[in-house]
Amino acid sequence: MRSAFGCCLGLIAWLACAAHVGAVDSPGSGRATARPRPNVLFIAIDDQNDWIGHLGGHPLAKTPHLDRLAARGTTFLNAHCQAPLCNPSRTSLLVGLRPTTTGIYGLAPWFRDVPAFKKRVTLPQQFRGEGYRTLTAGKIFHGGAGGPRGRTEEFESWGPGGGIGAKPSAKLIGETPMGNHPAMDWGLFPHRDEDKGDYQVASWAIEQLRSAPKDEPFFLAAGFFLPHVPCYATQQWFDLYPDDDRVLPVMRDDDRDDTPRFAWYLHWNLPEPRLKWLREANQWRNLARSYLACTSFVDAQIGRVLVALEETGLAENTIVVVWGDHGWHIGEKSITGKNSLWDDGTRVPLIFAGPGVSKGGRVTQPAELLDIYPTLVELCGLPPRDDLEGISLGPQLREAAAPRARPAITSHNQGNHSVRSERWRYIRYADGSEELYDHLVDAHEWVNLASDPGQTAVLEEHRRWLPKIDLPPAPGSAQRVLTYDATRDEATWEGRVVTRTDAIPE
Ligand SMILES: [Ca+2]
Ligand SMILES: [Ca+2]
Repeated sequence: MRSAFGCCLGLIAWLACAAHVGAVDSPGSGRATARPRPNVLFIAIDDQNDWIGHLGGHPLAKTPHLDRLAARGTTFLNAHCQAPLCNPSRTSLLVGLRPTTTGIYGLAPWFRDVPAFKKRVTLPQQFRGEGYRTLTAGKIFHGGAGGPRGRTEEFESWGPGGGIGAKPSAKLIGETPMGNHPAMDWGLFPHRDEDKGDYQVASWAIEQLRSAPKDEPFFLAAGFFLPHVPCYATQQWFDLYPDDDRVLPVMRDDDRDDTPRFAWYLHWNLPEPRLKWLREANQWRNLARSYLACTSFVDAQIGRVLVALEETGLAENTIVVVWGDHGWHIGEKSITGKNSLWDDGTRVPLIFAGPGVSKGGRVTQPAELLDIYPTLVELCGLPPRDDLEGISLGPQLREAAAPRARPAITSHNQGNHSVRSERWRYIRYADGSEELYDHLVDAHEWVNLASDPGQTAVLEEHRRWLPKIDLPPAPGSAQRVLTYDATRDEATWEGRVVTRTDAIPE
């Protein structure tokens, strides 16, 4: 599918980059060791929060392979999604623009259906245009990526779709509130790991690494489904975790008391069960343990791919990046799932390793998934673009303590934004209500300081980072879309008006 013109450009870029990389590799030696442009192994994990060993989000989380990757590269301890939901988060990362710039906030639309983005060059297309082979399996884009024909415009080569794979004949946890959604399920279920979508995605990625042509760089994308619900795992993964309350997250029952009512509007009526139901149905521990078990299972699949990368000798010249698309609550602030602007909803794993990346770097400054695009462009020596809203993490990948000029911004529908600096989280909702948390003393964001007169300067400093562009939902927006009419003080959630006196759905 690649044009001769694209290959030609790729060759020119290769020559330019090889000379550049060689110069970096041997400073002052006077002898450039030309090395082909690095490959990219681009790994996504769906709904993976910070319950990753080295991120410290859960003291029992076992992710030895991701921890080893972090040790051989650089990990971002304060990385955040741009939207706490699959489609807007992934669209933002792949097109290089904030959700507030695209207006894509819901599970629909597919961004190619929005006229402004029909021809937008995505991250994989940028690599393809520079002579890379682009391959993908599992979930990278949300949805069908334009169907069997349209999707080859996004990636040249498509492997297995991944997803749930083997599943029980009926839900394991019984009926769940707010619609009994089939995905709201989890637990121990006897099956073969080989029959899981994620196992097949990893096997396909391994095969691509083993058969990769030596003379052409690749951009290989593997998107893992778990620990997205339904979180089913086999016994060996459950055995990694105790069947007692140590698997539960640290939380406070009164945590929501000092948060604005508008915070509920962001996840007003959803199939994800709330803490009240989890407790009543005796499912909280089972959910936490299932999520942990699935996290370890996915870690093992990524480990299989990383071992193949070593065995094929490709690790030396391959940039690996692992990212999660947004966080996931497991009872914290009384909810499960995504769609929040707190750390549980926005914090994600983000790890880089490979040529040009320092070993053992641990970055505490904020980072955005939006930064992945310009970072990979820089690391691979592609021509820089001036129409990306992220900034390259190159400085932090070379030196973890390198300064960064701005915080991480997360938006969930128009007017609702979080600003995460190295120390603080500031949130502003569409009705003007606010939250402020001091991570120096309050890692769980329990104490809202927004009304503290002593924090005026901190509030001012963070308010100035609120997005200047803040578009209403793009045409075709649907599913988890929230709008707000300030003159009537009315929110509209998925087409239904919510007023100040409506009871919070449980
Ligand atoms: Ca997701
Ligand atoms: Ca609180």
